Amino acid sequence: MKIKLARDILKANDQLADGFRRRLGELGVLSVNLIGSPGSGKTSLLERTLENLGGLRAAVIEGDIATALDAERIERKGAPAVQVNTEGACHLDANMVIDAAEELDLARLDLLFVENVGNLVCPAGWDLGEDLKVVVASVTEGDEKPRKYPAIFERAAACVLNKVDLLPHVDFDLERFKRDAGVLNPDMTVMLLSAKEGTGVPEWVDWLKTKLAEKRSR
Ligand SMILES: Nc1nc2c(ncn2[C@@H]2O[C@H](COP(=O)(O)OP(=O)(O)OP(=O)(O)O)[C@@H](O)[C@H]2O)c(=O)[nH]1
Ligand SMILES: [Mg+2]
Repeated sequence: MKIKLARDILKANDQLADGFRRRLGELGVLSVNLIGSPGSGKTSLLERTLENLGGLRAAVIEGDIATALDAERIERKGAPAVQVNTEGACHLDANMVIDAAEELDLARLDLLFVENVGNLVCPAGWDLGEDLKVVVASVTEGDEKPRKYPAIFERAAACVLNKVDLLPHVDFDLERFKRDAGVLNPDMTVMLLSAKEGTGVPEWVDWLKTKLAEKRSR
């Protein structure tokens, strides 16, 4: 009985997510769901991204258990941001994102970023109507993350490996990380990045622009 209930909830979520994805498709907005552990650097990556988007217009839906700290950081970069507090839930769902999007003028956007609640497990299974999931890992978390949390690495279109400025100071086997990630998902693009120093940010922004152009040419 409990299993059936969980299935029904997920099915309802997926239907809502599909509808939202269709709406974003009609508007030509590329939606990116950022998933990573607490502190991996999701908001820092977004701050850097917003500084480097050129003329592209972006907004951010921020998911956190509590506080509006991340949305405030995004607004300081001049982009519209909506904070969702899940009050204990370990991931966003499509309903929360659709509600939050009511606050945004979607027709004026090129990119909609969703920063999921910091967690490598729960967000992986929830479709938010995004075009792409991106897993944000960092070198301080250890190189075994793809092996230990395979679901998100299997489903992500890209992996941003953040904090590479710290590589000289941590025991992190970069080749092992890339090899394991590649075995789980050979199609996933792995980008090395430092949100602190800006390394890798142009490649990441180019990747986003390519995905936006691909979506609009379909
Ligand atoms: N050295 C270094 N520190 C970084 C980098 N990116 C982020 N940080 C630091 O890592 C900490 C967490 O960064 P956030 O961007 O808040 O991480 P987050 O993933 O958004 O965290 P939650 O929203 O709590 O899940 C902050 O102290 C950042 O300054 C980086 O590239 N290098
Ligand atoms: Mg954050």
